This record gives sequence, C-alpha cells and structure tokens, in this order.
Amino acid sequence: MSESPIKFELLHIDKYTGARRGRITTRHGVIETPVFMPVGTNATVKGITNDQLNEIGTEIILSNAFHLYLRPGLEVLDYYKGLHNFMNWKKPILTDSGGFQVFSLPNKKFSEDGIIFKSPLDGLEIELTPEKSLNIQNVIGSDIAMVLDVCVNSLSSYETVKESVQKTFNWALRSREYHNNKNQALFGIVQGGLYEDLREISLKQITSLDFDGYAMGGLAVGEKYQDSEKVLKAFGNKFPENKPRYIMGIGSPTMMFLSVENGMDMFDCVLPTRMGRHGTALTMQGKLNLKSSKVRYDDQPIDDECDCYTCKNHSRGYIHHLFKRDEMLGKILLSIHNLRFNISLVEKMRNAIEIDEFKYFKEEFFRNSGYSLT
Ligand code: PRF
Ligand code: ZN
Repeated sequence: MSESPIKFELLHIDKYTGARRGRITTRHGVIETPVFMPVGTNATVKGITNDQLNEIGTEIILSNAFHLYLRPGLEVLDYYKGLHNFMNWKKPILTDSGGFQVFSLPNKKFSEDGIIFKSPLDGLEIELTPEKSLNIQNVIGSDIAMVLDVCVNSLSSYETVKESVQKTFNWALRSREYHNNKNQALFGIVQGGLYEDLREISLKQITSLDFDGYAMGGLAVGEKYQDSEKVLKAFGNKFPENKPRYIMGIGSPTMMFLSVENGMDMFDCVLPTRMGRHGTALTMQGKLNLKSSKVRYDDQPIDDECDCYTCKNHSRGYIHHLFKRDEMLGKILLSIHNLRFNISLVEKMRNAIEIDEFKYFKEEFFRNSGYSLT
C-alpha cells in the first residue's frame, strides 16, 4: 500500500444518523466535508469567476476528462501544465473519468479494451479505455481522478446491470494497476443500479481494491426517490469508514440530505447553475421563479437570510428585469445565489453534525422550506 496523496480525517459521526463530519487534505488545500462541488465541465463553472467561487465558499470544483479531452484537448492542457494553471484555479479539482458522459451519448459500443463512441465534434470514432481516461486526467492534473466505469440507466434489466458491474470491476482493476501519479488520488466507483445483490457484489469488488476514496455511481439517473433511498440506506454506511465517500451527480436539497444522512461526504451537480441560468432560485422557502411577473415590483432580495453577493446587492424585481431582457447578468446573479445556497446548506449540515443535531436540522429544514422530503 503506497501513501495516499490525500488525507482523510473522520472528525465526528452524528449520534442519531449516519451523517459524517470530515476533512480531506490535498496538495491544493483542505476540504471540509460534507462538501458540495460546483461543476466546471469546460474548465469554467459557467458564468462564475474564480474570485466569485471563492467568495461563495467553494472548496473544490469538479471537471470532466471527456469534455476537456475534446476541447481544448491534451496538447493545450499539457502546454499550460494542467487545468489548475490553465484556468488559474488554486484549490482542489476532481475530474470525472468520462464514463457517465460517454454513456449518455447515442451510438456507443464496447470494444475489446473500452468503449467506442462518435465524437460530438466531427463524428469520428474515439475509443476511451480505463488507461486512456487516466492519461487524460493525468494531463489535467486533477487532485482526485475517477476510474472509468460503466453507468447504465437505473431502469435497465438485471442482465444489463450485471454486465455493467462486471465491466466496472474489470476496469477498476486495470485502473488501480495502471495509475501511477503520486500527486493524484484515485477513487473507485460502485455500480449495481437498483438491484441490491448487484450493489452488494459491486461494493465488495470495488472496496477490495485499495482506492483513496469510493464513489456511489449509478444513482439519480432517472429512478424514483424511493429507489435511490433504498440503495443509500442499504449501502451508504457499508462503504469503508476511513475513506471519503462520494455520491456522483446529486445536488438537490432533498438528495443532499438523504446522502449525508446515509454517510456520504461529497457530491456534485449542475443543478444550481443550470437552474440559475433558467431563472429559478433555490431558497429556504423552496424554488422561486424570477421570470414570473409576480416579482416585477418585488424589491426584496431573493432570500433575506442569504449572505451571497446577489442577495446583498439586488432585488428580485431587478433580476426579473434582467431575465426579461435576456441580459447575461441575470443568469450570473442567480448562479451565484444558487451555488451559495447549496454550499451554505452543507455548511449548516456540518454544524448540525458536530453537535449531533443533524436529524433535528433536517426536520426543521423540511418543515420550513417548500422542498418535499421525497
Ligand atoms: N459514474 C460516473 N460519473 C457520474 C455517475 C456515474 O455513475 C453519475 C450518476 N449519478 C453522475 N456522474 N463516472
Ligand atoms: Zn443569495
């Protein structure tokens, strides 16, 4: 076992739930957990400067091997000595392997060594293998790399999910073997869809390999809340206790509470920025549509308890006007607010966990907010 490039400290476990308060130390700084990671697919969190990300309280961003490989491409990334330097982001970066992104494309097929897909740029065939994904993530220079996995729709047949679990393990083995960047942590990914026996097998297989952290993949891919809840309740706290646990692609308040309650430490989602670009604000009282003429004369901030730049400086009515005129500042202001909403929510969760009040905090949140518990 070689020394891990990251250190994980489990600081406290809530007395009444599985919620964990932890700390990950990387070469680019410390991440307090639970943590929400804003998504910067194309080497930018859409519309948000690094200074703004810092002001919002961002501790780590997520980017994407698949997208960065297509554009700007490895030559450019290599020329700039990696993504941190290219985008001038000083804090940690986690990169997804491309597994999820390739599997959402039409016309992909497995090859002997990996998966072949048509480039969305020019239609030419590209092969992605576990080794190639690691090569890409190595050039990107992320602090945490993810193995290439096979993510299938959670409504897939048993046979399909079973095959995905087998391939995911085979690729995880090859990834563990191949990875040799001492400065980069490598996380394994558990699959298995909604089939409990397959989840169990995948968890055993992936955690039998010595990764620096483990991710729950294949959730929030079209299934009902109750189905993801079953999987999280059954398996969340079976992940190794002494390593970070990452649930991929979730970021709604409801899913964040569910994930933290069941022992997850990290999550990412495009939801806050995407909703922001479409005119919806996340607030403690629920979602607020800023495009609605109801807020034309509303001189209040989006959320008077929010400490973000947007809420400290602008009214709902002003943001409504920006959306009506399709001014880009509207999208930016809402993205800032929504990111701050998610990050401040995990900050509050951390405080609640530390004093064993996570359950109470969750109940309060759903009692007072417009969000549904399911
Ligand atoms: N695998 C990878 N990335 C992902 C997922 C996955 O299963 C998901 C599923 N929610 C989001 N992003 N590699
Ligand atoms: Zn705000």
